[in-house]
Amino acid sequence: MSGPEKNYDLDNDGFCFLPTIFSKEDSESARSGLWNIINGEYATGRQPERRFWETGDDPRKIIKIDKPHLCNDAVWSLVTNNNFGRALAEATRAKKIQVWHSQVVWKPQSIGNSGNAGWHRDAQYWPFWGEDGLFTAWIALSNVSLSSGPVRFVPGSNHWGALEGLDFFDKDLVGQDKILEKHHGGAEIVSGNLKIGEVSIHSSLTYHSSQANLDKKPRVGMVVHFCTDSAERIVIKGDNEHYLDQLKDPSITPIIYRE
Ligand SMILES: O=C(O)CCC(=O)C(=O)O
Repeated sequence: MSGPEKNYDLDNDGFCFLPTIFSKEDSESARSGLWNIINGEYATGRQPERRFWETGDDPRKIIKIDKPHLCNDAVWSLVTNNNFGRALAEATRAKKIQVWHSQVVWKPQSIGNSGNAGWHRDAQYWPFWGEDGLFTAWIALSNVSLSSGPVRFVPGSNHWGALEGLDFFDKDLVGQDKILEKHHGGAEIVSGNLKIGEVSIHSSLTYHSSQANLDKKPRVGMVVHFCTDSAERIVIKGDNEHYLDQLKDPSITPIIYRE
């Protein structure tokens, strides 16, 4: 398994690593804002979109909260940073970058498989988007090494067809590895070992997962889902029919770069 000593090609491999963008101060300030959000303090007075962890829940579970950038100014500043927007535009060769969703994935020291995030590709959760121009930036808000459960990518899996039976919320990575092995035996796995403030980008079609955090300190990732000018909204019916209407509201889905 290799790490980001080597860089990868976003088009061919489905992910890449960016040079450091955020200072330690900005990263730490966003991390402390996220900790307040986790504890139910929303300094801006705005609620996150959804919480998958409530105060009082098991503190060793993965803490995932959707759209924390609404709740705290330091987190908002992180995801709307101009240099960040420019770097994402350069990497994706886009004329426009819009943040349309975000999540904190805070992974405390794991017990057993508590820290596992199953293999998935982000597109499987987004029926309202086409395949082009959709990416995720993963900002490390702690130093992330092999022992802290980094995000792991399968190079080239952005060119695969969809695989059944894989899911972020399924902690049985052993079972899921068998599915990968069956369809794409011997596939390489690359670990996104990042220093605080560093960023990886992956396509919405790239398979990725993460394993246990064996370190005492939490592994903290700010996950920024963004679309470019190539992204196409798909009309769907049902629960998420109007989900992307929020693209019209820059106070929820800020445009962070425009050519
Ligand atoms: O932070 C993790 O371990 C998983 C993150 C993830 O699934 C993503 O960035 O799309």
